[in-house]
Amino acid sequence: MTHPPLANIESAAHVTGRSIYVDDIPVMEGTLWVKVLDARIAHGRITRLDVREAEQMEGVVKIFTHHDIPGENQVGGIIPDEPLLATEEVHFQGQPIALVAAETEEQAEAALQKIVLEIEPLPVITDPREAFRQGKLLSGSRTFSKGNTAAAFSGCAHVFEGKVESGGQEHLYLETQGAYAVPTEHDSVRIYSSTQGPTAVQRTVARVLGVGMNRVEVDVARLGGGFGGKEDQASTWGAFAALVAYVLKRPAKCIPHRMEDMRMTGKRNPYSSDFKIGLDADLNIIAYEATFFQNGGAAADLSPAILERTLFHAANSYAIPHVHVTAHSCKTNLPPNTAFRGFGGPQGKFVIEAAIDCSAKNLGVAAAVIQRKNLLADGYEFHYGQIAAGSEAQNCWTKLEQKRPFKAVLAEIEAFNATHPRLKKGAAWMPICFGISFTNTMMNHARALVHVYSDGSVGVSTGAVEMGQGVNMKMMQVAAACFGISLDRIKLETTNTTRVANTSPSAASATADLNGKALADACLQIRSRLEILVRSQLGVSKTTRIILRDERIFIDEQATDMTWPQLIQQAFFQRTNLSAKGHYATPQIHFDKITGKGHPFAYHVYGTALTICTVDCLRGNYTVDVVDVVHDFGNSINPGIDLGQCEGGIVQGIGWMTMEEVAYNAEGRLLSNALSTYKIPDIYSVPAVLDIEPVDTEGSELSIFKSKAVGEPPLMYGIGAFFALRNAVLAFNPQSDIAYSAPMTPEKVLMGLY
Ligand code: LUZ
Ligand code: MOS
Repeated sequence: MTHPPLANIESAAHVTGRSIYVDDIPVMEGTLWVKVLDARIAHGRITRLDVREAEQMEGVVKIFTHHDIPGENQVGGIIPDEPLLATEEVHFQGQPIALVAAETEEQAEAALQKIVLEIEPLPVITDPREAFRQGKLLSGSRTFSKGNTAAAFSGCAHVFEGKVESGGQEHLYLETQGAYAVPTEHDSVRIYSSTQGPTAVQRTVARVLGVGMNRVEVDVARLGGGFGGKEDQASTWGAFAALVAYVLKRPAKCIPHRMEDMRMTGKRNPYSSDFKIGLDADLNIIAYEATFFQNGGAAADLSPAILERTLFHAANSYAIPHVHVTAHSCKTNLPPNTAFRGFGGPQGKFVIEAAIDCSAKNLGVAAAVIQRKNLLADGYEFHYGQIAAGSEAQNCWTKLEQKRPFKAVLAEIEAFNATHPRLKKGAAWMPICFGISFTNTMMNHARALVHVYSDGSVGVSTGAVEMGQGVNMKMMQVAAACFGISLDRIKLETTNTTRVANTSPSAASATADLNGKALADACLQIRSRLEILVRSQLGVSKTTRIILRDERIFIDEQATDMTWPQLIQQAFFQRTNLSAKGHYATPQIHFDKITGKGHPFAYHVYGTALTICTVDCLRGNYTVDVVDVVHDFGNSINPGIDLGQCEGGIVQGIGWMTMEEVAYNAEGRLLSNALSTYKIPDIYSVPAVLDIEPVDTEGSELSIFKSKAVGEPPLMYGIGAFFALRNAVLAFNPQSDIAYSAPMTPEKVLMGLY
């Protein structure tokens, strides 16, 4: 990594509490509080909704039902199947039915209790396979196919089949959902929103209010975490606040408490899947089939897109000649499930890893032998038609192998297990290959706005939303590099739909690439105008190179007397345009949804992790001792930030695979509805050894300054923890029939041991 280490510009304000989140915005006089009445039955017909008594309560200004929506009662992002407020029926526990707007939060709370609501129960489905049997689907089923699996299986030496379950995951962003809306002149509204998708909020609010998008301004300073949970679902909360502000012409704030947030919002889609895998006598994977039953919840939300990414990543980083994978998005009576770091990719990868593990166990070899043997190389045609280029799959594995030889690791564990009757260790390797780009080609573009002020200071606006991932810092680095100036001269502005329009959400790991490249485009436009000026002022020929570096103008590596502020002052006197709007649209990518073939990804990110766990075979609890990773960062623009993303992603992935259990009962009520019943990793669950090394590589031209996307890929290393734990259980009890069912909670481990 050649870029210098740079601390995240936001860190100091975060740790001293000076960073502003939605709930920290000083409220204007006359601000109303909005509370949501939600269904406590997962499926039913609303037979009575009487708000008259509640509306008479002290401080209550108005109670909103679907009748009070001036525009469309619709918030569905991909498919219009989700009302903002329920009409005749409710389809999940936590579904919003009415809003109370009151002078204080307490008064709004009190009024909620006085609303008379009667719901006649209807049958509840929580299981995706049951929904599929009843023909309840959220969108069309999809299949990606390559070669001929049916024919290939008959020629395979070994064929194995199995079933795999993976659970949901609560986003648990530290800052809950929320929005603060202020009515503005000209029939408009400004919304301070905790959203990854400012334009999504703008579009949804415009539709709900029945106004043009130009009347809705969305402003985002930063989020206290998003993880996908605010890619689409923030729109609902923005619409609640905006509806009240727009109709009552008073500022309105709507921020759910933690338990309300957990109850009302969707989570990572749980999946139930079937696989069939065929290998030849030399352990080459010849054919792979999988059927995915995605638990989408009660509305489509982003599930159809998540489903697609599951299919893209169904074969992980393996070269397989025959692939046939099908996915169904099943409609159940759970809150609409949604984007979560990895966006269906982790669910797809988990299944093929289970298939390989199942093969290995049946054949009496280590899974790593099959994994290593089948890693893809450049020139491989993915089952969706793209040709692999710049593959680091084998390099990452080899580098990890040099550090921790696989035979030595397994021998060490065997020796440990032989001498420890109560403790058992297990190891697993987890390679990853994750495609970078929104799978919807149309979404891969971005814009940026740059002003150089006459004193030489710079204001930068992009469509990127800072959610703790450090994208603001990366944007500042891009501007500083393009102008050759110090970071101190640059201010990163809030993300605002009036300054930068038509943004894609900050998602798909692509935010720094897309917005960074748009920003570089804007900066370079200004720089070329400045160069013209320098040539005429200093009499420099067209062929001589002008360099902006260290806040000074260089001519062919020769420093001049002219500094950046002097240059800008002169440019301003010469009436040079010191502002620019940049644009970037990822080149080369395309995808045909009908044939399921194309070149959907700008590039792929690769890596390999070794995970070692220890299980206490008396109690069933466990520790993750080692996660040793070789990761493909490209040429990291900011190693500190990228390492942090990697570490956080790994721990979040381990959480999904081990301790985080989203539990609903048969009536569709969320049982894991608070932090007392939903456990996420804390500092004590972080692996004692968490070693992340970069693989030596060039990086991709389509990543920002050749620094590869890093947001989502590392999460999938966490899948290794599942298999490491399973192997430890099997070391204790080789007869255990422990299922491929995540999360591997201590309870499941204990049941598996005996
Ligand atoms: N969001 C989206 C995503 O709309 N499309 C994607 O491909 C995607 N991938 C990852 C995360 N969010
Ligand atoms: Mo995401 S799952 O990149 O919001």
